[in-house]
Amino acid sequence: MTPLSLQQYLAREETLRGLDPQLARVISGISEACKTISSLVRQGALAGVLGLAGSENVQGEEQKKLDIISNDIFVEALVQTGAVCGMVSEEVDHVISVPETEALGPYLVAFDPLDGSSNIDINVSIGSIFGILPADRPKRVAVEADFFKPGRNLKAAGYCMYGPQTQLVLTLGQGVVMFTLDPLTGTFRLTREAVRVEREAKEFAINMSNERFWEKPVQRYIGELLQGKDGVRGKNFNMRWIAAMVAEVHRILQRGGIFMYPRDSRTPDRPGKLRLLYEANPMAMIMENAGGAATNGHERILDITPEKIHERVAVFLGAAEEVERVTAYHLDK
Ligand code: AFP
Repeated sequence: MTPLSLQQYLAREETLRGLDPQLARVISGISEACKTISSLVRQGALAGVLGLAGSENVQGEEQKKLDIISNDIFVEALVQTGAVCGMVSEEVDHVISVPETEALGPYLVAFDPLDGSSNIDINVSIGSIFGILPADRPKRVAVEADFFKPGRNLKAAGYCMYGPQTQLVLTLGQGVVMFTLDPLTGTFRLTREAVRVEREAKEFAINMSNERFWEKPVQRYIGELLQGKDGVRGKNFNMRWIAAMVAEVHRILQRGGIFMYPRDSRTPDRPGKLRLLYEANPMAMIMENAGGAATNGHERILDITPEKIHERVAVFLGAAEEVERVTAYHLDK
């Protein structure tokens, strides 16, 4: 039997679990944007989308051409849904409004249109990440303060990974499902339901080159992993680092593990590298809905109330047992 398409899945959720049709439209719009981005990623140099754009984003990071192109694709697709009243993107320093000529809707969307940009030119997996919030002031032009709600308020979150397959991973707050893009028909088809993350882990993901800049609890936790079966953990661990959060999270959903991006003593004023609204929150919602956990080392990421739209946060997410342990070490101090 042909697996459900994304549209059929959303229709089933509307019928069986009362999914808001307007939310379904936002998700459908995002899926269309991801299909377009996927096509450009696959063409690479042939589509003239590689290399630097010659500009910087609000984070002070050099923007790749595909960063900007992907951002514009997301904005256009979301405006077209008529179900969105404001957007926050990694690539734009202010809240993105819906033009007055277009219909305003009841949802806010925070997205990283292309995560893992440093992988684009070397043909390694990248992705798009999104979180969808209900607006307190639906159909009104959104302002920054509308986004200052903890991630536990998200109605949906997900990512699209542009890897050997293009896969859309989605949670509506009742579990995690995966869709694979059929390149022959351009249809996302349901390929996994009830995705779960094991409580225990055999693999960890962290950029080890920053070890000397981590706080002591992180140095202790990683040191124990590296001691393997000869140390307190009594088992060996493997390490992976793909430098694209989407790919790390996807691997963890498939075979377990923990992903970490701790704060760094070189930038003491910054709580971490990753951004709360459009990287940490959506991935935390996915992880928790798959039975995993996500903290900033001190508290649940989904309980953090943002104070800036590009706020950064330390991230420890994945296997609940591992996240609990490294978080406990922070609280030990
Ligand atoms: P870029 O989008 O600038 O490549 O950053 C990707 C990212 O935000 C996240 O997806 C990775 O896990 C992490 O940064 C990689 O950081 P390092 O390049 O410092 O290892």
